[in-house]
Amino acid sequence: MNHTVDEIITTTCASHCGGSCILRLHVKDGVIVHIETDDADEPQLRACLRGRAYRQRLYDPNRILYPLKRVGERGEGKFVRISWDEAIDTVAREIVRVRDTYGPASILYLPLAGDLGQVHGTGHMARVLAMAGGYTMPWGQPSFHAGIYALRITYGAFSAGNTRDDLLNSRLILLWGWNPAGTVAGVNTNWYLAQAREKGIKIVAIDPRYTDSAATFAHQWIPIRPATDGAMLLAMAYVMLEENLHDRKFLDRYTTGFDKFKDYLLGVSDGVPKTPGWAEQITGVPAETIVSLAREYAATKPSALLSGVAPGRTANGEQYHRIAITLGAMTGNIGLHGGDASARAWESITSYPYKVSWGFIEGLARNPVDREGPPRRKGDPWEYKASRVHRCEVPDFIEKGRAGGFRGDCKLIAVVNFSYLNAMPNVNRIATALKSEKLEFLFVLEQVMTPTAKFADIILPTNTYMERDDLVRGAGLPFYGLQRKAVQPLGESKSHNDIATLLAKRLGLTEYGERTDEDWIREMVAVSEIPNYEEFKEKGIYRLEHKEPFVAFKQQIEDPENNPFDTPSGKIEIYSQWLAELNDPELPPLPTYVDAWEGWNDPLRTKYPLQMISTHFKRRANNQFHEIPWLAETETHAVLISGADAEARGIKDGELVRVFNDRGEVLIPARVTERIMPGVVDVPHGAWYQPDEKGIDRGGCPNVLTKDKPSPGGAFAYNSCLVEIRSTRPDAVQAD
Ligand SMILES: Nc1nc2c(c(=O)[nH]1)N[C@H]1C(S)=C(S)[C@@H](COP(=O)(O)OP(=O)(O)OC[C@H]3O[C@@H](n4cnc5c(=O)[nH]c(N)nc54)[C@H](O)[C@@H]3O)O[C@H]1N2
Ligand SMILES: Nc1nc2c(c(=O)[nH]1)N[C@H]1C(S)=C(S)[C@@H](COP(=O)(O)OP(=O)(O)OC[C@H]3O[C@@H](n4cnc5c(=O)[nH]c(N)nc54)[C@H](O)[C@@H]3O)O[C@H]1N2
Ligand SMILES: [Mo]
Repeated sequence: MNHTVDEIITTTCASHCGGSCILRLHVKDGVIVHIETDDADEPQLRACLRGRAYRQRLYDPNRILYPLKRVGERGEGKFVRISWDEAIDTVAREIVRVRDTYGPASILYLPLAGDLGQVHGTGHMARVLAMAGGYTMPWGQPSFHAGIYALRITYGAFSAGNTRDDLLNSRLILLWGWNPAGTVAGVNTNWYLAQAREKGIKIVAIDPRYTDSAATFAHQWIPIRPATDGAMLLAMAYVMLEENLHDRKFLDRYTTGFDKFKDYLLGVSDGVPKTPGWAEQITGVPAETIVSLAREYAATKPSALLSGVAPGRTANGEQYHRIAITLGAMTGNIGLHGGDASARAWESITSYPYKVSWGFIEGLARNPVDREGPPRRKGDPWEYKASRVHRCEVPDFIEKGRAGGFRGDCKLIAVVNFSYLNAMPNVNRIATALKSEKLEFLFVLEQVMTPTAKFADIILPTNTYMERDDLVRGAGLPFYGLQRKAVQPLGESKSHNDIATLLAKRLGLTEYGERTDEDWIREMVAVSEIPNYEEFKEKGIYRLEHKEPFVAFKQQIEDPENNPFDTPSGKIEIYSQWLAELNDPELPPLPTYVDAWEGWNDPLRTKYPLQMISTHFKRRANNQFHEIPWLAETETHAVLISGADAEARGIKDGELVRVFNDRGEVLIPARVTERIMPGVVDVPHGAWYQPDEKGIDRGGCPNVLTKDKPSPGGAFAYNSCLVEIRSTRPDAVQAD
C-alpha cells in the first residue's frame, strides 16, 4: 500500500451473489481510494474480483444521483431532474389515487434481491405499502423455487445446507450442475473444495459445460443434456436397487414411500424400467458411466451429492430436486458429516439457519390484501396462487387484470432491488406490457440507469451499501458482518430506510415511526446470536461459535423420536402425502421424470436445435457489475458454442452471431469452445437488454429468448429454452 489514508473500514460485501466477503475500504478525504480484502487469520473471508472492483460501481458514471421524472416514452430513457419533494409527492399521490380508485390489490410491489443487507433490503417499502392499505404480492423465486418446493414436500423444511467446512469430511463430492468457481456461493467454498482436492477426496462434475470448477477441482467431468438430470439420477437409483446397494435400514427408519418409488423405478407402474440404457437415450450420458457413478456413490460413505439449483431452473425442475433427495436417502447420506441432504434453497447457499431471518422488517406490518386472500394449505406448492401473482405472470396481470382471473387490475407497480425487465423471462413481452396505458404508474428505486429504470415514471435514486449502515448474514461459514457507512451518499441518493420514512410521512402514516439505521441494526442484533453489540460494532464482524461444521437434519437423524420432520408422516416423504391430497397430475406424489418442454425431446428442436442455458457469470452478480470497465476486461460476454455446432454453421470464434427463436433475437459474439457439449449453448445471464430499432437485442440478454412459463411447482425454467444460431458473415457456409 503506497498511499496514506484517513481510515480503513472493514465491511461485508452484500452483493447479490450471496458471497458476503470481507472488504477493507481505504478512505481518504471522503473518497474510497482503494479496496482490499481479509488478510487476517484463517479461515479468511476473502473477496472476489467484483468486491474489489466495487469502487467503479460506487463511482459509476451511470449512477442515478437525483430523483428523475420521465419525459419521453416508457423505455426511451428520457428524464428530467426533479426535487425529492416533488418525487415523494408524486409517488404518495399515485399510491393514494390508485388505492382509492381501484383498490389496494391494484398495487403490485415487485421486489427482488439486488442487495443482501438486512436493514436496507426490500422490507421498508413493503411495510409502507402494507400500512397504506396493502398491495398484491408476487411469488416465484427465480433462483431456486424448484429446490424450495422439493425441500418442503420432502423434508417439510426451508433449509438444508451444511456449512462448507463439512466438505472436508466427505469421501466423494458430486458437483451436480454447480460451479462455485464461477458463481460465488458463500465465501470460502472454493477454498474448501481446493482443500478437499488436495486431501484426495474424489470430485465429479456433472454439467453440460466443462466449468472452471470441473477444471480446477474435479477428477471426472460428465457432460449431460440440460433438464435431463432426473433421468440420470433415476437410473442411478435403478442400479442401486438392482445391485442391492441401497441403505434399506435408513429408508425404513427415516422415509416413507420407497416401495412405491421402487415400483416406478422398475416400471411396474408405467411399463418403463428406468435403466441406464433408458437414461442414456435421454441424457446423452453413456450407460456404463451411469452404472459406475451409481456404484461409486453407493459404496463410498459419506458422499455429498451437491445438487445445484440450475438443473432445477427447468420445465419440471422440482422433479430433479426430489429425485436427488431420494438418492441422498437411498445412500443414507442425510444428516451426517460429509454427507448432504441433496436439497437446495437459499438457506443452503448461506448454509446456516440464522436467528435473524429474511423478512424481519416486512414482517412488522400486516398486508391486508395478502391476508384477505384464500386460506393457504401447508405444503401446497400452489398455496400462493389464489392471492399472489407469479413473477412470470406480471405482463398478464397488467394486460388482463380481473378479466384474466386476477384479484385486481394492475395499475401501479413499485420496483425495488430488481432489474425486472432484464432478469425475468421473455423480455420483449414484458417491455410491451410495461408500455401499456393500463399501467398507470411505475416507480423504481435504483442505483444505476438499468433497462428497467428506463421504463419508470419516477426514479428514486438509491445509495449503495458503502453509503449507509447495515447488517449482513454470512454465507458458507456462520458469521454476521456489519456494514459501516464509509462515504457520504453520492449526489442526492438516499437509503431505503430514508426513502420509506419520507414516503410514510407524506402518506400520513404516523404509526410508521422513525428509526435510524443503527436503531434497526440494534433491534436485529437483539434477536440474533451476537452477544454484545458494542463489541460487534468495534470489530465489524461476529463469528458464531462453530465447534464443528453445521449439518442439516442432524438431530432428526440422530434422535428421530424427538425430532420428527415437519411432514404429515414425520418422515422424509419420498411419496408425498400432501401431493397425493392435492391430486394435480402435473405434481405427482412420487418423484417422476417428465421430458421438459423446449428440451432435447421437444419436436420444436427440429426448428430450434440448440438447447440454450443461461449461466451466472463470474464477473457479474446477476445484472450488476455488467458495465464496470475493470471487470469487462476479464471476460467477454459471448455465447458459448461447441466446435461441432460452430463448424456446422460456418461460425468462427469471436464473430458476431444471431441467436434467435420465436420470442426474439440477440446479436452477440460467439465463443467457440470444447468446454460446452455439442447441442448446448450458453448465453450467460445478466447482460443488459438493448433493443435496436428492429427490436433485435444488441445487449446480449438471454431473457429475450427464454420462455415465461413456470414449472408446475412454480420454478423459473430459464434452462429449458431452444434456439438456433446463425453467423452474420455473408460468406458463412451452413451445413444442411
Ligand atoms: N436467463 C436467466 N435469467 C435469470 C437467471 C438465470 O439463471 N438465467 N437467474 C435468475 C436469478 S437466480 C436471479 S436471483 C435474478 C436476479 O435478478 P435481480 O434481483 O434483478 O438481479 P440484480 O442484478 O442482483 O439486482 C437488481 C437490481 O438491484 C439494484 N440494486 C442493488 N442494490 C440496491 C439497493 O440497495 N437498492 C436498490 N434500490 N437497488 C439496488 C441493482 O442496481 C440491480 O439493477 O435473475 C434471474 N434471471
Ligand atoms: N459470480 C456470480 N456468482 C453468483 C451469481 C452471479 O450472477 N455471479 N448469482 C447468485 C445467484 S442469485 C444465484 S441464484 C446463484 C446461482 O447459482 P447456480 O444456479 O448454481 O449458477 P449457474 O451458473 O446458473 O449454474 C451452475 C451450473 O449448472 C450448469 N447447468 C445449467 N443447466 C443445467 C442442467 O440442466 N443440468 C446440469 N447438470 N447442469 C446445468 C451450468 O452449466 C453451470 O455450470 O449464484 C449466485 N452467485
Ligand atoms: Mo438467484
